[in-house]
Amino acid sequence: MRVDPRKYLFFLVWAVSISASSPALAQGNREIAIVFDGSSSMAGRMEGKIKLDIAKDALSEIVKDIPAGSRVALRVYGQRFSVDEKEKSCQDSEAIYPMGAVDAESFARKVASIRARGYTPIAFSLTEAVKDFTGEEGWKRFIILVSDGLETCGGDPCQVARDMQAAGAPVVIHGIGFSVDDKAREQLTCIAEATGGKYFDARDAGGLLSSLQTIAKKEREPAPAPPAKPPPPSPAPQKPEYLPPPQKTRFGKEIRGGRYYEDAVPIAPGQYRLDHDLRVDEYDYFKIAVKNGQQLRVQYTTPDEGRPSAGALIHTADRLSVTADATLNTRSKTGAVSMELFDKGKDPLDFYILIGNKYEPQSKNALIDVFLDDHFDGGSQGDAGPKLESALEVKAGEYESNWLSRGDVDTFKMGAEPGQVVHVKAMPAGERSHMELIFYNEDREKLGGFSSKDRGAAVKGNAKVPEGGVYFQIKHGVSSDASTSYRMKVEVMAPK
Ligand SMILES: [Ca+2]
Repeated sequence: MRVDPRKYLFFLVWAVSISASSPALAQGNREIAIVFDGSSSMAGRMEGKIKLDIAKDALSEIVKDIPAGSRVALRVYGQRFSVDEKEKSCQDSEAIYPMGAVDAESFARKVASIRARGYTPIAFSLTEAVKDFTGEEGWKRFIILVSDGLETCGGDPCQVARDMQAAGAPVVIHGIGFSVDDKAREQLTCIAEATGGKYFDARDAGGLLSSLQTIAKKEREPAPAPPAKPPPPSPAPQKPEYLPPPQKTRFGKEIRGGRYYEDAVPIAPGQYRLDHDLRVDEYDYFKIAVKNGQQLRVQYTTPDEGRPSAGALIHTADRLSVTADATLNTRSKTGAVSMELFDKGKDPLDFYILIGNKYEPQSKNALIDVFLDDHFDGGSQGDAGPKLESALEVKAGEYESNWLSRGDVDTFKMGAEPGQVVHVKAMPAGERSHMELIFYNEDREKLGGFSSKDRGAAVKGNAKVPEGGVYFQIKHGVSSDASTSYRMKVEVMAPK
């Protein structure tokens, strides 16, 4: 039976035109990266013909139907190395026709040169295909992935597709399965759906053709004119404009900070937005009092449309930066700056929160969340601190929530009679944490030291209470300094 290459052509073209039907795509030109299967199985047969030949015919034909003004790239994976060279074949993804206007003759020559030889590195190829786009503003980006089977190089192409969306530079991927099995169909569908694209099955050619004809006919009808929109307020030329995700409800109380430290506006934990846009390197100043043993965290989320930048900084009352410069430049992403206050006495200290970033103008629609979390020790309202003189007094009992911040040392004094034995057990929440427990007398002489046997394990130990009472410290072990909460149990026993 002769296979009509145009039926494959048909859904390749339709894959593009259905996207064009979306109102978001009604305007603007398209960059289409075709990712094409040159793996060994394409040498197999389908409907009496070599699959590669069928696909080649379709590819050569479609260029005639590519909408005017579009750019096309052709990338082939798996064709350069045989299945005997897995490592090389799994890194084999080559743009044989770079992104640009299509010259039918030279495109056809490239298509004719494709061979079917190696593995199927789909994940790798998708990652590479993103580089085929010019990144020019106003161009919509599509990948048409043609495969006759599953990824065979161990990659996770569906995850790659999801990551591409999460990275804020969306590409719509349409997957085409050539005579694929259920697993490959599932994978290609997952890739397509993760990006808002469609999957096309080329096995049931007859049924597919008729339904595609119906849809394609509809797609060719002129779309109703969209309602006139006022032009957007003078967008500065910067990153390419991609498909806007659906609009979300706006949260956050509108606030305005001071222009500098002197007129910083007091702020409480909560969710906010600024009531105005910011220029590059312009900041709104706020201030907040942080107690010893609290963590201040400022989270910033870039808006889902408009300028994608947001940033925040925490400064001390001395105007020193506590946090590294932190900004985002991707839509609908969240970042945070935070600091934990410990070993700093009983009075709260003032900190400044600066909203803004030094790289890009920042939209007022960036969302700002301010959190003040209690990282207290031993049931107190503060941090136990590093000094014996100011140790936190505890009694026998269980203390559910204690914190070892980064660089923190917690010192406790135990109320017990000389001669009694004090048992302490501390269990970190952090699975990578390694903790130490050290007992002292009032002269800071070490009575005994213990460390957790494994990372994430409890540290436990005991000491006989000397005259003047017993102190103990809990601190991070060697090469373990991540902030963690821990449970602590303290027991007093009579000497044996
Ligand atoms: Ca602490």
